[in-house]
Amino acid sequence: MAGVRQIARGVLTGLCAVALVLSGTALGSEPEATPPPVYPVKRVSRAPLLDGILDDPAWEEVSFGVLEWNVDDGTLWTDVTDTEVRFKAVWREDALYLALLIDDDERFVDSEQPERSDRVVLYVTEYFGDAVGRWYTIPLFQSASLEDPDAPFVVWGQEGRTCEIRLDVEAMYAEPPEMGLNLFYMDADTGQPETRLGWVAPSTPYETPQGIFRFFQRLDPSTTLMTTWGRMKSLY
Ligand SMILES: [Ca+2]
Ligand SMILES: [Ca+2]
Repeated sequence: MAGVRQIARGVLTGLCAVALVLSGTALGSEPEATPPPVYPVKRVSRAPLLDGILDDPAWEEVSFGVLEWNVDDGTLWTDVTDTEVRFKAVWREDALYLALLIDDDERFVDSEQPERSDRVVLYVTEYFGDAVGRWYTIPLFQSASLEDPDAPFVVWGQEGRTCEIRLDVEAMYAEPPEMGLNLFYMDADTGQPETRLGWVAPSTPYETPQGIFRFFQRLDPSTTLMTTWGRMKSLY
């Protein structure tokens, strides 16, 4: 046992040394910067069926990211009894698929002014040097963004507790295969000021912070046998 412990300690020491070298490199360039979060986007052999239900095999392959920041004051969001929002992402061919799981204690829809409803907001910069990203504002229960109401790409399920989104992107073929993205949830409740949750912490008031979606090319072998999922599911 002692031998094993010693080996483990040796490995740990080695890892610490590597970490120090890496952090030293980062510190040398930008001491204050917090590295943006990275979400690994797996490639799946069968795209999720966009029906608002997150029971597709593709979603079982990946972990949740969390919209953990209050973007208005830059603090960690802790009031999960009010709202808790998580997401998953996978890719297939030329599309990014997103699943959101939204626990909101009050689902608020303003049919006159949908921009005031509870809503999901995406901010995407797909290409290097693409300083001005694309915004997608998706009010609860709507299938398209306010920016382009004629192009539906969202399906809600479970009374607004879930949604599935398909975004056509080419970033998975870029070098490196990455894109910048932030996900927000604007929580509107009756008689309350809006609260805004984000995946990535705010940086400066003038900049929309982004994390990195990193696309992995290898096809996940555990999803290759699920190619009939959509067809089978339609029989239920
Ligand atoms: Ca689905
Ligand atoms: Ca709400």
